[in-house]
Amino acid sequence: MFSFQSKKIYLFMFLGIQLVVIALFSREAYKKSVTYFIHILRKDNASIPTGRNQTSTAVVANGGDVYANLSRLSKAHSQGENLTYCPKTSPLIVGRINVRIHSNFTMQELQRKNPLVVRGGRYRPPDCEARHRTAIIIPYRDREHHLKVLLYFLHPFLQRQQLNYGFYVIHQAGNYTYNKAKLMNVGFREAMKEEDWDCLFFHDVDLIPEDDRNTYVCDANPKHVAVAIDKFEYELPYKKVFGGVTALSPLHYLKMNGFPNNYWGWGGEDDDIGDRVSLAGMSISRPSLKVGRYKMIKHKLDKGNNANTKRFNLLRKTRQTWKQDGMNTVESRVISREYHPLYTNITVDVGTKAGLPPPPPPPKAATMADQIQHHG
Ligand code: NGS
Repeated sequence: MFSFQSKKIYLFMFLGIQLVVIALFSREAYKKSVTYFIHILRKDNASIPTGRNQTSTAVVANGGDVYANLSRLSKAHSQGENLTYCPKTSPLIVGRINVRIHSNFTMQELQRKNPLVVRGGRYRPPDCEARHRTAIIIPYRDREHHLKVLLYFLHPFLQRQQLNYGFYVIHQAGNYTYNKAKLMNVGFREAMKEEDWDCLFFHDVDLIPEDDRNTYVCDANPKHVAVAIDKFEYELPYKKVFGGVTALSPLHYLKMNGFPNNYWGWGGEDDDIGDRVSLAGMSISRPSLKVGRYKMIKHKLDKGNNANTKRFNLLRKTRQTWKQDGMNTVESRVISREYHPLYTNITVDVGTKAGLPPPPPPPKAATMADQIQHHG
């Protein structure tokens, strides 16, 4: 048979081949081509199994359709109060999602795809008690197409995470210069009036998450969530960045006196918010670049949202101003609150740089003469 010497040679060869294989597999490009190869072999447009969280009914894996796993949910809520808590890690989470941006569906179709979402865009898991209550706050004006796409992806994404959640679209009324941070202050106030949310996600309408391991729950510190956006080659654009998607608990939010109200137009408000986090003695937490991935829906700069030329001056003063301007001074007037099937829309007058206009006169009571005329 083999001598001891030749056995040693075979053993070395075997280990050598293993090392080469490991080295090849650890290279990203090589991984992609192997994935592609498996894909072709399967001749199947569905996704590629990861082996993660698979159960007999879990059909979706990496790169899958965001809706595919939800058929596992029971169609109705369990009766009775005695639901047990959902598991710490949801069994519906699968990882990477295939985000192909399209909007060739109607809102009615979207409703049918999300049968357990109720009035105002609220949801809770049907078969267990959610561990977290998360409000999604979306500052908004004239971005109907983006909102539709975001709702398409975010509803099933959050259902996979077994959250109790609600969607709030905070719509700035009128054509005056946009003020995103002020809208988010209003969103915080209005959402907290409705429910004891334990986490608020401030969410740009054009950012679509690409990995459901990016859980929409709060951390011990304010969390900057959209860390890896395709527009920035999936890298953090600069160290202090705190925009796009952020998550704060009510306590974090109040500790930093909310957000500034005086940034009119594009830019700077998110950097101010980032500064407030450290000025209030907290630090920024972040998910990994692998998980905090987003696709940005491409668009031009919006009307009424030109770059704010004052932003650099304002940013220099945050240290002096953050306690005087923020949640404690937000002035706005809610014009309407509509409960749509997939979201709550709050239209708000945030005023102008000069402040809030005087309230409109109350509708005058009909006089006897009016009534006679009306019935006459
Ligand atoms: C910074 C802006 C931020 C903005 C970020 C990314 O320069 O408000 O770029 O913008 N800060 C200032 O202008 C002071 S983005 O390319 O995503 O539109 O969020």
